[in-house]
Amino acid sequence: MIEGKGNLAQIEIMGGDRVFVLTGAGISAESGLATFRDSDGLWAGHAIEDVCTPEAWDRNPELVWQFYSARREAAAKAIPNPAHLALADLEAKLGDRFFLCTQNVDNLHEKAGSRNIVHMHGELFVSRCSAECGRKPQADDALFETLASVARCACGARMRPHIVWFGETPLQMDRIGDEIGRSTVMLVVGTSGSVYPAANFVHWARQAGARTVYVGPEAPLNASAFTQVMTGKAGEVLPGLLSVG
Ligand code: BV8
Repeated sequence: MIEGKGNLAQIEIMGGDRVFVLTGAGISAESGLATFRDSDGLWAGHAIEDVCTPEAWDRNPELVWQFYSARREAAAKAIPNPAHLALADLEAKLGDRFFLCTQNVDNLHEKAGSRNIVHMHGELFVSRCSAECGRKPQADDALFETLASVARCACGARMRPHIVWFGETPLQMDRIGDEIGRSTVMLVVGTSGSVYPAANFVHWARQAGARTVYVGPEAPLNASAFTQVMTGKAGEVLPGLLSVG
């Protein structure tokens, strides 16, 4: 059921409900961060295979670090918008009946106060050993413009962005699967539904009998799997959308 901005019914959250939220690049658009597929989006400047695959890293780690350093610079200046704040507020009201999974690598959800969150595609301000020597990923906001300047792990290997590239396995899929199985409401915000396995989550939630709601200015590729599609910008639609009974 498609509902425009004008006549948006509230989503009632009852006492027994558990809410699973999935966000994509669209929720950070109103904070000035480019999405992937918009005309001037991230992919406009770079081919996915040149900056977002393990092969790209092996071929040209300097270009990959320049791409993610530019993303770090932009994200460091960005501030959360009313959509991020509305989700942090909902978490405060629902406590452990709320779970947030984001495809985004920026830290705007944390800046807004979200805590029970999984970055299934990694985090911009974290780096790890490219040789997977076993040392834990570490917080890192450095900008690397040249290969020579790229930090090295204690084992001597070059550090790489702690990001899930295409062809790599998303993070914490077991926990995510558990949370989807226990959810009664799935709210999906600002994602085109074009990247897997994230695009499958709404189908898994439907199989678990959950109500599934999408919020974004245009219907996603997996729109048919939603019980409600609410068209509008997240920063305008999310505040006040969910009423906790
Ligand atoms: C894997 C980190 C095995 C990097 C990212 C099945 C079929 C076909 C292909 C596959 C398949 N299964 C796997 C694949 C391959 C591949 C894939 O999906 N390819 C696609 C291109 C077809 N998937 C993988 O390789 C994944 N790994 O499958 O491993 C496995 C599987 C299961 C379990 C174990 C192992 C890994 C994929 C992760 C790649 N890394 N990000 C980085 O950030 O640089 S993906 C990256 O792209 C994002 O994280 C996000 O996931 C995706 C972009 O999508 P969106 O966030 O949706 O952004 P987009 O620009 O597309 O859309 C923005 C939306 O916002 C729009 O709809 C717009 O309307 C809306 N919007 C705009 N303004 C607003 C708004 N919404 C609200 N408010 C606004 N103001």
